[in-house]
Amino acid sequence: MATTFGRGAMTNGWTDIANADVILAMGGNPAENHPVGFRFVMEARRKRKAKLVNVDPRFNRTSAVADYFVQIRAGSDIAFLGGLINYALKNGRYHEEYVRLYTNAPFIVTDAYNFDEDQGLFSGWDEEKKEYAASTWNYELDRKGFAKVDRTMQHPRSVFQLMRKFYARYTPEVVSKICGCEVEPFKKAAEIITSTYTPEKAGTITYALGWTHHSFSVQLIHAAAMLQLLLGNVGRPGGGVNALRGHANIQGGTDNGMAYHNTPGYIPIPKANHQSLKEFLDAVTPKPLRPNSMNYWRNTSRFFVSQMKAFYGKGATKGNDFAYHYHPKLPANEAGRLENWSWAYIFDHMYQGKMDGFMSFGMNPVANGPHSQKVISALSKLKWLVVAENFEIETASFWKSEIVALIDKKPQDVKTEVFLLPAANFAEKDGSFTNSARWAQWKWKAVDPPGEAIPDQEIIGRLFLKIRELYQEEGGKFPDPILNLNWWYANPATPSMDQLAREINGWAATGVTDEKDGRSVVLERGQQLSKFADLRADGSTLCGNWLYIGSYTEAGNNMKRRSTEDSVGLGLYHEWAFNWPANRRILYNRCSADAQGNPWDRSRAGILWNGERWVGDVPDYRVNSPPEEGLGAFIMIPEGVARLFVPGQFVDGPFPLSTTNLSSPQCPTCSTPHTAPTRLLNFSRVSGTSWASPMNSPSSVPPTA
Ligand SMILES: Nc1nc2c(c(=O)[nH]1)N[C@H]1C(S)=C(S)[C@@H](COP(=O)(O)OP(=O)(O)OC[C@H]3O[C@@H](n4cnc5c(=O)[nH]c(N)nc54)[C@H](O)[C@@H]3O)O[C@H]1N2
Ligand SMILES: Nc1nc2c(c(=O)[nH]1)N[C@H]1C(S)=C(S)[C@@H](COP(=O)(O)OP(=O)(O)OC[C@H]3O[C@@H](n4cnc5c(=O)[nH]c(N)nc54)[C@H](O)[C@@H]3O)O[C@H]1N2
Ligand SMILES: [Mo]
Repeated sequence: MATTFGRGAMTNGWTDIANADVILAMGGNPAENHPVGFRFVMEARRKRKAKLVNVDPRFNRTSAVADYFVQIRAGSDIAFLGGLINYALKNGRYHEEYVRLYTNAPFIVTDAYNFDEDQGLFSGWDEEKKEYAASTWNYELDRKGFAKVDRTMQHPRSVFQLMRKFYARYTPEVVSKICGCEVEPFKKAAEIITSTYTPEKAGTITYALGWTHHSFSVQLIHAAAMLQLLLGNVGRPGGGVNALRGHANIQGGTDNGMAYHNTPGYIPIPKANHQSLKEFLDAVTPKPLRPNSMNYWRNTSRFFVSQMKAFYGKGATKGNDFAYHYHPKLPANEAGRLENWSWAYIFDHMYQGKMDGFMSFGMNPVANGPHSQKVISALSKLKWLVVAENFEIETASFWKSEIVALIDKKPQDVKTEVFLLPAANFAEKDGSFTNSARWAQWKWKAVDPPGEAIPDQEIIGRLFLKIRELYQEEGGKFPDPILNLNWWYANPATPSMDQLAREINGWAATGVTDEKDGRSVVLERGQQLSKFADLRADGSTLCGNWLYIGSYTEAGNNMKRRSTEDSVGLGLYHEWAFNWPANRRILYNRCSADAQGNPWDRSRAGILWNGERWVGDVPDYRVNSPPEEGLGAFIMIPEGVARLFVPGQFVDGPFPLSTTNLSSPQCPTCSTPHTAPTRLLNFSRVSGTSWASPMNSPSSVPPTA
């Protein structure tokens, strides 16, 4: 799906929820868990008479204030959303012109693609490996490699027709069977939710853990995005698909390489088989699928080379592939498959004795994992463990008798050497938080840390200097990446957050020349970057995270801005903090206007074409590119439009399908325990890849479990 839907962030933002006509809160309980953001829901209800619909297995505090509440079985959401998609299509409650312009509904799918109604399988299923080969999930291409389209959307293999047929299975009766809600409540919810299909209405969906903590959450959120696209709600004020992130800076962490599979700015991590920079870039840089698509990821080389300059500074040169060989690569296992190092797998690797040491900063895996005993067993197999924390949490004291007893061991059985380092907390240091709305906001130290506590950056800085010293003295297996790391900070033992913020935004490493004439200097050496177009792939720019360009420019640290100036009148507050990307408040906002650039709804214009340029929010489009040119509105997607059908990328199929075997301890409607029966309509899970969790695989059963 479109970039942000998959990344987990808000396409819109907290303050924009006040512009919605309908709010669907599903898979989250924002009244309780996001109470400050929830005020914008209440504002929409007060000012716009917006309707709040809540769909949840429990009657929670959001349900208590909702206009309409539907109770469903946990894990049955894809069927519910599929039912809404079907309801919209069957009853003509979708925004046809929007769908034609801004989605891949008109695209023609190759005839090798197929969905077997009896088996519940997409084409490409390998029964032995229990996984799909996704090569048939693709468009029919012309000789230039562009996808063929049928603007009438009547072609039987157009995405629109395939989707219509696919979702016809989720009738209200089937939804009722799978989800355990009655037919009428479903229909009533569907009527409210799909009421936003008209151009003058907009609705939003908010979700959190009730969706993201499922193994099939990608499919689930894809289904939500499909629904919003059909209703014409993406890119519009009051619309979008909005992930409510958890802790204060979870968004900032994700943006900056917290997950194992990408580097900062969502650049895919180099893999073991990418031997050279060229091989890597060729593998990860997408080719445009329509003549008019901007395909912005074509700039991956600029993002990545500038990042390598940030990591390795003078050690990254044109002559050495910008130090590509220093960069860690995701390893492949014996079977040649890429290893999974996501959270649960880290502890599985540790449990299997594949790790010597572990550093845990601001996290308590013994208490937060799905399987505490396994985590305790895993930690007991380490040689050393470093915990940097405000308190002596369970992870730091896992070896103590009352905790290690959970795996039938005694403290003397544990050989792991544990170092508990006292860390300052968020209020005891400067820095930034990026919220769910992608707003990077600076915050200031309020009090000094107590006792011996020091900020995390000092813990890391001091550790790094010591490790580098050891490499200098003793050599080692591969000292170069450590010795050449760009540790340029004025105070190397405690890098300042201000300098780190400058580096994340990036600057000109040498004079940057104009790309057209190849000579005139557009940026002097040392000048902060201010826009994406400043980036180069020749080593003349340095940038820690391309998405944050604009956060710290020559004008200063824009994350410190606190003006409540609201030039657009929609509560977008462009002068408040910095909103990645490019200070744009609403992503995909080109979709807020029709083909000619006239807003669908004048009272809620995201952007509009004034004859010379796009005005309103920062356009998600070239600012002076006239609408007639028809540049795809989804600039990050090779197709230039949003994907209802996702070509060969997901493990579970190009359309989301309800596949879990559902059983609920107590049926919400008839109060008896039973299992959802219909195999045909609610296929038993077929794809192993995203389902198998190392926490429940046989190899991972702890000694006492
Ligand atoms: N006071 C306070 N606030 C917090 C936090 C905190 O520790 N304290 N933690 C923060 C963090 S890190 C996070 S991630 C957020 C979490 O915020 P939420 O995601 O809102 O948290 P949960 O309470 O897990 O709510 C999830 C809701 O999803 C429902 N649910 C469960 N399974 C399903 C399902 O299959 N389908 C549907 N539709 N619903 C389902 C549950 O019944 C529940 O009502 O809270 C943040 N806010
Ligand atoms: N049973 C159960 N398990 C869960 C969840 C649940 O609802 N129930 N929720 C899941 C979710 S959504 C999440 S996000 C995780 C949360 O899992 P964790 O992130 O492990 O949870 P917290 O308890 O918030 O731990 C954060 C730790 O950071 C420390 N800390 C605070 N500020 C700083 C700092 O500046 N520096 C350092 N070094 N430490 C600091 C705090 O003292 C605290 O111990 O748990 C997951 N696991
Ligand atoms: Mo969370």
